[in-house]
Amino acid sequence: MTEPLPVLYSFRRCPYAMRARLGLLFAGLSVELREVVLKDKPPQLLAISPKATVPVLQLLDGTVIDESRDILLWALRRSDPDGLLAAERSPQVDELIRQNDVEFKHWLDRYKYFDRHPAMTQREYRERGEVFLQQLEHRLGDGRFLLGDDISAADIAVMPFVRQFAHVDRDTFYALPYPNLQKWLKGWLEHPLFLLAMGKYKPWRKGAASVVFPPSI
Ligand SMILES: N[C@@H](CCC(=O)N[C@@H](CS)C(=O)NCC(=O)O)C(=O)O
Repeated sequence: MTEPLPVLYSFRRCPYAMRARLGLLFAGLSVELREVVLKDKPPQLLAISPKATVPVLQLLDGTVIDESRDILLWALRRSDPDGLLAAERSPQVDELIRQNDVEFKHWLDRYKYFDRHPAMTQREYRERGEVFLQQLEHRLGDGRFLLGDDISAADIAVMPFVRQFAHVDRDTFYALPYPNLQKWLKGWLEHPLFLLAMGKYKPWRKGAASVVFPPSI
């Protein structure tokens, strides 16, 4: 690596980190990627973000951005060739991310880890989560993406969580009456930038060679 780059602490399977990586990819920005093991977080990460979640982006001036939504918006505000923020002024983007992060994620965690939450059955948790999915299905009846026929920041922000929900039990998900949502998700799973976002990296340790994300192809 010749020039210093912002550093992204990331975890491949984390949906919040996927959101951040997708934002960087759509923005066409490069970072130094440091893959984190959640059970053994590097002290360098804890030093800059004591709340100790990923993703965390540290800019060259030392600024730390430690919320995935903020990393996504930071990246797209710097460079947005596909116009993902065209609809950002619309409160709909913020509201979709809020519903995803606050409400849907709550039911998604319980649906996925129902054995740790015996208050309700797995099916009941799934049905609670489906309330959000039904809204997405309805939106996708009006256009190819969540806010119309063009990709918006809302698609990138929400997609990794819908993916996680679907992958709890793929057969059940694809048997649900949400054809628009299933098509939208399949499109994302095959999207070249999503495939790039899901590249595998060895856990980072101080002194390891820098890994540039995205890799040059
Ligand atoms: N609000 C944060 C949430 C990030 C988050 O919770 N990430 C999880 C991984 S998916 C995490 O780092 N959890 C801490 C841990 O498991 O130790 C964001 O949007 O970036």
